Amino acid sequence: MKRIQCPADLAINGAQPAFSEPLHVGRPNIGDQKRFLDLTSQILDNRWLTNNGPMVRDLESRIASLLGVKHCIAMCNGTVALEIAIRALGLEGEVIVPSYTFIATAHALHWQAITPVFADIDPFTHNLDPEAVRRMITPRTTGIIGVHLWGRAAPIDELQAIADEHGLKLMFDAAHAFGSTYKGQTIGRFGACEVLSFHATKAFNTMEGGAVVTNDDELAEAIQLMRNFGFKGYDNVIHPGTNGKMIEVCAAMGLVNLESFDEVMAGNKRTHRAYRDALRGVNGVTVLEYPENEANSHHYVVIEVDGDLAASRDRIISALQAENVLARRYFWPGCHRMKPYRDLYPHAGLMLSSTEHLSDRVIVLPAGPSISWDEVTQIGDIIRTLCGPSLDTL
Ligand code: T4K
Repeated sequence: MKRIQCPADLAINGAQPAFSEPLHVGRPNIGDQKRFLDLTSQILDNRWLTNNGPMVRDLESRIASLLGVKHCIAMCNGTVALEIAIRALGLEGEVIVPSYTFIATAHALHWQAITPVFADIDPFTHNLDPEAVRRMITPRTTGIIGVHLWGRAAPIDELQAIADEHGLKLMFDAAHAFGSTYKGQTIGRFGACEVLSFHATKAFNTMEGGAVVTNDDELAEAIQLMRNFGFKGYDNVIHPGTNGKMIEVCAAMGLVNLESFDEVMAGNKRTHRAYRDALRGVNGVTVLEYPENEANSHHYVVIEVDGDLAASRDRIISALQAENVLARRYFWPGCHRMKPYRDLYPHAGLMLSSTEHLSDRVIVLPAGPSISWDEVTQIGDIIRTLCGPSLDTL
């Protein structure tokens, strides 16, 4: 392969990197710090730190009304929220999920002795391909978990139709989709329930945190019980349960960050556009676009790198990292190739050609509050130097 001379090579060879401080993917958005500290002192003054405190209840009701759902049950993180939702829905046997997702989607099933069955994705949207889901249904299938990857809604209507046809439960991992819409309606109301993550690296964060949102009263009640060991009042356990509670400090962070979420979304959209401009006409590089007619936090700037390029995906990542641009290979190599699942299903890849193709080509670039327009332009220049201009721009 031809060696490419570019600023990245200089850095690899020991020169100063282009950026003196690392530029991260997933830098937390932090709203009004003073207001957060005020709320934190209120928490300390109240001496009510956890167990369904007033800040958690306030956050839940604000999120429910923002998303237009009846119930929001806040949790300590998105993974536990997934586990509890899966259990409350009574899923068992096999559940169909994408392999092209963060490992927590699969683990939340496996952890509960349920078999995650990986279905392939649509290479254009990166979301579950409904036809691939149909192919994976067996007599043991009890449910489907769609993931709204990168905040773009999964094919909700098609998945619901399949679930109805086969008597399966449908829920969504909406970890990336806070603030997104599907056909103009806010994500949160679809399937039996949807699960949000409010991890520090998400567009909206509570440091650690998550929630199950649903319009189903009975399901909400079961989830509320399960989140708190199954307690109904003092001394009375009426349900199996665990500890999934969100603490007050996390809820305070959420209340503060909700206030600036619109600004975060607008800033992210500008950054996404800046990347699109900076990478226009770069050979073999495509920026993943989000539908213009739907809301999306634009939190993830995802590029796909053509497999035939001299500068392979991994070489571009190494070159960027040498310049202090800490780009990531989300979600490589796909859950089915991670050890716990590779050992269980060594041949899963045969059914996952789009997942394998895509997970070898994606790079997620630093975005969010840490990135300026100039930095985006410089990152674009590094990638352009590595990959060259596309033929149609010459
Ligand atoms: N479903 C899906 C589809 C998900 O993507 C996730 C989580 C879940 C379910 C589970 O939800 P949670 O249980 O996490 O609520 C990160 C996050 O930890 C994880 O929440 C997220 N998805 C996943 C996509 O990304 P890692 O292993 O990549 O994290 P790490 O430590 O490498 O950090 C990522 C970047 O963020 C780094 O560049 C550093 C930066 N960072 C991170 C933290 C925590 C900061 O700048 N400040 C920080 O405080 O998983």
